[in-house]
This record gives sequence, C-alpha cells and structure tokens, in this order.
Amino acid sequence: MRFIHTADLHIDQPFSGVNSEQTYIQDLLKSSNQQVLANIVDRCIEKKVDFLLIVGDTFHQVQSSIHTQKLMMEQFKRLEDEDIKVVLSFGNHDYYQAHRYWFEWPDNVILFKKEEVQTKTIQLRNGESVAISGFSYENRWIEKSMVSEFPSRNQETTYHIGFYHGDQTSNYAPFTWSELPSSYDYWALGHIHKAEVLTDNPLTAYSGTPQGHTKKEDQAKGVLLVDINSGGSDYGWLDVANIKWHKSEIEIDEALEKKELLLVLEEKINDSKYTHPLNIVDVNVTTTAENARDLLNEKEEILLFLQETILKKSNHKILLKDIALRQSTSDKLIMGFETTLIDDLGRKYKNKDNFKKTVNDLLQQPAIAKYLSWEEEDITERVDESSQLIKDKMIFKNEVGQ
Ligand SMILES: [Mn+2]
Repeated sequence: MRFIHTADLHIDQPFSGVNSEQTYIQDLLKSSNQQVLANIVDRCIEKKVDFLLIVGDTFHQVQSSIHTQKLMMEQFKRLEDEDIKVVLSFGNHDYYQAHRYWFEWPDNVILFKKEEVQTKTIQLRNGESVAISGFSYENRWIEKSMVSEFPSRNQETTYHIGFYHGDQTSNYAPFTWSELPSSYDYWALGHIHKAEVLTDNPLTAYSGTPQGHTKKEDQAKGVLLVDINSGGSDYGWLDVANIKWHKSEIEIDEALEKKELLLVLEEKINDSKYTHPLNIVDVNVTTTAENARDLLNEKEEILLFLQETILKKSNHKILLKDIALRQSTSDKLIMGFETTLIDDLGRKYKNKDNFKKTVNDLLQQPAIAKYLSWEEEDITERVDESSQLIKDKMIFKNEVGQ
C-alpha cells in the first residue's frame, strides 16, 4: 500500500511577525495555507496513493471559516474523483464539534469523531485491506493516555495503522512512542510540528507541519510518502510548502566601507538558493566592523529599504523579515534576556520615588555627590540615557536572532 501522512496543517493560522504592505505578499500569505492542501492533493494524485492520512489540527481554530471548509471539501472531492480515500482525525486545535460544519464531507472521507479509539477498515484497489485505529479530540485537552485503548493488531486485514495526536505533556493524551503496540505496520503521529521519523520498525513518525507559520518552524520537511508491502517499508519526504522560513548567517568583513554595506547585505540576502514561492528570511549579521554600528542605529530604516529592494529584485520571492546584529569579537556582554527588560527597569526608575531612593546611596558619598545634580524633570532623560548606555554595552537575546 502507498499513502501520504500529514498533520498540523493549521489552515488559517497567520504567519507570525510578517508584516508587509505589499498587496502581493498579503495575498500570497493569505492563500498559502490553503494552497498547501491543494499541493498535498496534487501529490496524492501524482503518486497514485491509496489514501491520505491527516492526523489532527488541520484547522487552526475550532471554528474554521466557511470559506476554508468549502475549500477543503473541494480538495477532498478531487481525491474522491481519483478513488483516493482520506482518513482524518481532529486534534486539540480543531477538536471535533459536529455543529461547526456547514457542508457534507465527501464519501471518500473517513473521520474519527470520538474521543475514544475506534477502528476503520479500508479495502485497497489491489484487494488488500488496512485497519486504521485512532481517536479525535472532542475537547481542548485530553489528560489521559489513549495507548491502552488501542486494540491488538487486526488479524483479518493485510495492514494495521495507528493514529495518535499527542505528546508526552499532560494535556495532549500523554504518551511515549515506545509504548505503542509494535505489531502495527505504521504509526502516524501528529501534534509535534517538527518532522521526525522516530523508529523504523514499525515505522513511527511525526510528519510535522507541512508549512511553518513562525520563524521557529524553519525545519518543516513536508509530507511523508510511505510504501509498505510484504517486503518491508520505505518512505520519503515531499515538500509542499508555499512559504519557507530561513535563517541566514552573514559575516561582514572588517575592512568594509560604509558605502558598500547595504549593497553587500542586499547581495548576500538575495540568494538564488531560495526556491519556494515565498521565502521569509531572518538575517543574523556577524561583524567586527566599526561602521556596522550604523546598521544598528538606523536599523528600522535600513530594514525597510532592504525589504523593498530585495522583494523587487527577487521578483517577489524573498521577504526580509528582520536583521539582527552580532559582533563576533567584542567586549560586549551577550545577555540571556531581551532589551525589553531594560525598558521595564527604565519605567520603574522613572518613578520619582524609586529614582530618589536609588540615588540617595550615591549622594552619601561626597566624592560622587559633587558631580550629581538634576532637576526633577530631568529624571526621564537621565534614565533613558542610562538605558541606552547599558544597551550599547550588551547584546540581547532578541538581537542574536534565536
Ligand atoms: Mn496539536
């Protein structure tokens, strides 16, 4: 048998931190989630699979939009026309509530609707058969393991597949994959967005999300195409993403003239290795060049300028999301917290009483006190200046771009 395993599509989830005023980008962002489903269906047809497995969190919300539902039914209908089945369960994001749905599911779609393990059987075109055991969420959380509910391997069918949406943590049907019955032929896992094949025997895998929605999800591999027959099993990843997240590390040579800085950055970011329809790039610049400090000082403006230039020159394929600057050899302290902490402290010390209480200690020291004087209205300015001094001496967590 041959099938595609996917999970965690999170259709309608926005792409975090991507703000573009370009209409083209906005449109592409909006359509990209839905396009991924169409891409998956294309691959199912092209690879002539027997069925498509979708292990939860297809929708980002419990209440998916009518438009999205319609689109999904249309895509599944395309598979019905090709005699390809869809087996789908609901996860913690899209936990099943029957009244949410406005359309009939096409006949080729087999749903797990219950928060209990059930088994569905499919007859394959070649006469073989497969039992699929799984469950859905009917609530936001499942606090107990579902492992013990899985039946032993079906002896009547050629194959047996297990569906499990969850992980080790307490709210998501807590389990570890080593507890799952090993007599099954395949374990299709969902919930963890990072793609990972956990074991080969039986083949047990998180397909991961086929398209990342945040910069942390830059490892998305796509969907798993799996072949299992009496001779054994084989699998491979198919990339179906429209939008791909990238981290780019750029080093700037010390001798670089300021006048070349923007050009060099532009050339390095506008890289032909980005092949997806839209590539969202976070850039870490490592430099020892003194003039690179100007990048930091005028960062917002530089970012906007580069965003526009690169978007245009890459033919709308590369969207620069952010630039972080790091000095490779410097006396700066690299801090484990974000700049906002300094701002928070700043707000605290702008309070007159807090400020006075703190400087009072200094005023007790004659050697220092004679240099200290301020008007009450200067407090804000002094605190802001001090915050800036601290910021200049440190590299913060949000600046190293992790
Ligand atoms: Mn989930």
